[in-house]
This record gives sequence, C-alpha cells and structure tokens, in this order.
Amino acid sequence: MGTVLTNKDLQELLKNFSVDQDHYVFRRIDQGFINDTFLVLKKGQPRYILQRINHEVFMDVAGVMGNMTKALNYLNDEDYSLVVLIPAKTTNSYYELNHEEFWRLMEYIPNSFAHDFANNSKEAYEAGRILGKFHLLMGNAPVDQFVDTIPKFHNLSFRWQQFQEALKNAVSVRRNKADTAISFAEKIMPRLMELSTHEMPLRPCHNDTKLNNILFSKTTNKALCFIDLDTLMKGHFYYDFGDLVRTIANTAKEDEKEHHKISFHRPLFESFLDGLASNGHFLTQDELKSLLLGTVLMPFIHGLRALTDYLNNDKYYTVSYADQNLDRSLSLFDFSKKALNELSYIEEIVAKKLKHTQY
Ligand code: GN1
Ligand code: MG
Repeated sequence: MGTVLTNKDLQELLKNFSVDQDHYVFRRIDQGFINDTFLVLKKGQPRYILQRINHEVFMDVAGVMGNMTKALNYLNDEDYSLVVLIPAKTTNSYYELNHEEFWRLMEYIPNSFAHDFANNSKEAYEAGRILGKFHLLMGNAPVDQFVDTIPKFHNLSFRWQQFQEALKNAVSVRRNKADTAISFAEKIMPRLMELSTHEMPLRPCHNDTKLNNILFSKTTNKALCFIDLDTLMKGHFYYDFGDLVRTIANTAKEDEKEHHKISFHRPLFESFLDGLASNGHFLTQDELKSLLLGTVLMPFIHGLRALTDYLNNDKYYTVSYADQNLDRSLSLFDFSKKALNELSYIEEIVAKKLKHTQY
C-alpha cells in the first residue's frame, strides 16, 4: 500500500479505538504480503496488533470483519486461545477512515510467537493438533452464515483462467523470463485436474493456514490458535490441510531459489498427521480421500497465483525484490512436484494415521 506512516499518524489512529490513550511505539511487521501490520508496544511490552486491511484485495471489508466476528464466537476453548478484537469507538469491529482506509485492532497474545518453518516434530504435531481443534470448534458454526469475501479463492479452474489471461497480456520480457514456470504449470495442470474431487462438504475454513499463521506459546511450545482470519469463509477441509502441509513438510522458504533445499519431509509430515489424528473423528470418508489432492494442490495454486501476479507486473502481492513472485512460483511448483512424487506414500500414511477417523 506504500504510504509511510509515522509513529504520530499511528498514535492518532489509535484514538479511534477503545484503548487507553497512552504513549505507544509502533513496529511494522513485514511477514504478510497483503495487509499493513504493526505491533503496538507500551513501555517496551507488546500490547496490540494494529492492521490496515488491504481494501483492493478485500473489497468487502464489512464481510471480512463479519465473518471474523462470527467465527470468534466459536474459537474459544481451554485448548484454544481467543483472538480479542477491540472495537472502534463507532462500535464497529473496525475503523473506517474517509471511506478508503480500514483499520482494526487486536489484543496481542502475550508470550506467543510464530515462525515460518517447523523446527521439530513437536511443532509439526502441534500444528496438526490445532488445525483439527480449529475445525472441531468451527464445525459448531452454521456454514451458511459465512460470506464469500474472495469468491473462488482456491478454485483451480478460476485461477487457471486468471493465469491464461495474464499470459495473454504479459510483457514479453516477463513472459520469457517466466518460461520454465509457465511450462511447468502447463505440464502439471492436467494431473491436478485428474486428482480433483468434486461434491465435497463445505465447512467454515481458515483458508490461509500456513504455519506462520499459528501462534505458539513461548512457555509450553504448544500451539495456541490461528491468526489472520481475513480469508475465513466457506471452503473444503483439504484447503486448510494442504496449506499447512506445504509449510510443515517443506522447510525451505516460499521464495527459495536453491531448490535442492526443498523436500517433502516425511517425519515432519507424519508428526503433523499424528497431531491432527489426536482430535479424533471428524472427517468424512470423502474428505479423507481429498487430503492427497490438498498436499499437491495448495502449493501449486499458490505458485500459479504468484506466477500470474508476476506476469501482471506484481499488482497483487507486495514484493520485496524484483523477481520475488517468479521465485515464489518456481519454489512452490518445485514442492508440489516433490509432493506429487510422494503420492502413494502420502495415501498410505494418511490411511494409516487417520484410519480411526473414518466412519
Ligand atoms: C497472502 O498476506 P498473507 O501472507 O496473509 C495470501 C495467501 C497466501 C500468502 C503467501 C488474501 O497472505 O493466500 O498463502 O500470501 N492471501 C490472500 O503465500 O491472497
Ligand atoms: Mg493471510
């Protein structure tokens, strides 16, 4: 979104929320690709998370905040930390500035941390456990009350169509540079269509379950909850499963250029499955079968979206260097290829570990 915001601007903004008007220090968090996020500190201690919602990506901000508020009624349990939204003084769940900027404020969950890679089997297990917990809790919510804030978000045919459009309109320098990625996408797409399953039950899903959207406790190392509920809307369980697997079983960066560092890490994947299975029965037979698709589809679809954005001159994601979208697409494609090579193993181990969850 570009504009430089000073401490003073942010301090002014905070006046619109029901919090003590004190002296705060704001520290930008650069992890996301979409929103502007700031950690708000008081006397050196983190107190709040302040976020400007990217209105170009989330056109229906009221819908996003409505979904989030509804979900928070369910996402509260002794084993699941509640994310607390601090309402704006207008009593809305967010603050709207001149009809063009949308801000929200959340309490910082003390003693928590998030990270990009699973460091050990305990973290992988915890990620699986909290994913199951999230779905068990959200399973109590009527799915129809959630609106589609980004329609067809993980729909492969739709993303393919957007890619084709971008390919047609791309400048030749970028199209040529992306040649390898384009050929890969074209080669793999038919395999994914083959794997695609239809008629899957709809659930309220998080839809952006990458590992760094899970908060862990610094004291117990247990997973506490998911953050970043922007894309919480209807979806299929395999979306959330696959998106987490791509950041658990792969310990390389999303824009990793050295592909030999990318692998499908079986032991971490198995611990993740154990954590998921610890939640007991909650998946249908069809959902269990679709997990295979999820592990290959999610890295592929993110790779395809990054490639599409590269061809569109980086309109969607905030990039931190020139070819980041292209690097992301190549790295994500590489992981989806490595997951494809593991299909029979994945099928076998999923059946073994999640067997007791079959009806
Ligand atoms: C975007 O900004 P961030 O990191 O929360 C994207 C996700 C991707 C992610 C990185 C609304 O999320 O789908 O997983 O980048 N969110 C949206 O790959 O497009
Ligand atoms: Mg997100």
